[in-house]
Amino acid sequence: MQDLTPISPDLNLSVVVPAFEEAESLPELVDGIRAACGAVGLSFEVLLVNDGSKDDTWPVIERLSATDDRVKGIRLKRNYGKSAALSIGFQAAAGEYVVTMDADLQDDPTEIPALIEILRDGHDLVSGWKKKRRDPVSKRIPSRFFNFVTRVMTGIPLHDFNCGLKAYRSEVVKSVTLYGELHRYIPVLAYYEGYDRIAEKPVNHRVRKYGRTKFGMERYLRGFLDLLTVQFLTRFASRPMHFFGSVGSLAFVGGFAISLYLSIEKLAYGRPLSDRPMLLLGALLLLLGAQMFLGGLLGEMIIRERVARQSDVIVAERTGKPVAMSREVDER
Ligand SMILES: Nc1nc2c(ncn2[C@@H]2O[C@H](COP(=O)(O)OP(=O)(O)O)[C@@H](O)[C@H]2O)c(=O)[nH]1
Ligand SMILES: [Mg+2]
Repeated sequence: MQDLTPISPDLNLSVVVPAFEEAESLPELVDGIRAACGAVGLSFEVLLVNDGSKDDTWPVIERLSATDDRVKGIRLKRNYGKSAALSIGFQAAAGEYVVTMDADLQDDPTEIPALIEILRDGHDLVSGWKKKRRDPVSKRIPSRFFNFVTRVMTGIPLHDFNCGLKAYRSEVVKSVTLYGELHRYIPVLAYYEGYDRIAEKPVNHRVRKYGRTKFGMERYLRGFLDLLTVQFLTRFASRPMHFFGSVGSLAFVGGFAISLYLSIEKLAYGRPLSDRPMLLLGALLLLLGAQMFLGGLLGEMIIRERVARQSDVIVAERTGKPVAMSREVDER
């Protein structure tokens, strides 16, 4: 992501709230944020991202933002999903720190100061952990399993990846690319970008007061598929040939060996091929191997393109005297 809102030196905090049909909750939420930040003297802005709600969410946001210019509304043209809404909020955030929270009042704004303290202690991100979760059992049990699988697969020791309440150093959210439903994996994406100072804090969780949940059971299937995507992208996205190439070679060599064996039997000993199922397996493996190779090659070509634009590498710091531009170009 480029062309982002510059971080303002005297704004402590941007609170990003994705809202889909949460009209009743928003006024209370904004009051809560105002009180919590006011109590400890944090300067803040609240970015309310209305994601194509059909209810009164947008008029409510307009009203809130008219009475307090720290409250800013962003209205998306249609419903794009939570990740897209967060991503737009992240781009617009101007604070030194960024806090995300759900719009439905289940997350407690009074947790904000403690989260910021943890960031100030030198962490890149702090994830909330709904330790005493106020949700139905039907949601808590699959969620435990989901978090367990994610923990094992990624090696990141968080208990509650999908908690809406999280806090980041601004740089972190500006560097992750969110789309689809990857918001569940922001810590994972950040971790693989090198932001590995990750902390967790048990947070107060409340019962949903207004409206209803927007995610059903399908979230677990999608969540799982997204986990595979994240794993693949973070491990192999910059070297697709290592994945496709190795699987492809295995398949191809297997297929070749089978075909060779069958051919020798046929040519040397005259065994007919018509009743040998292995023939099909050999042919399929050869084809599969070639296809995977092609996939790897295409992947590499796409990456070449991207590296040429250098959009992916984050330089954390530099030392030494800056060299004049022209010389840098000469040396390449
Ligand atoms: N932008 C956006 N936010 C959404 C969407 N669906 C849910 N949300 C927000 O995500 C947060 C959590 O949603 P919720 O339904 O309470 O999920 P649950 O608490 O995990 O059951 C709330 O702030 C919702 O407004 C969506 O399609 N787009
Ligand atoms: Mg909720």
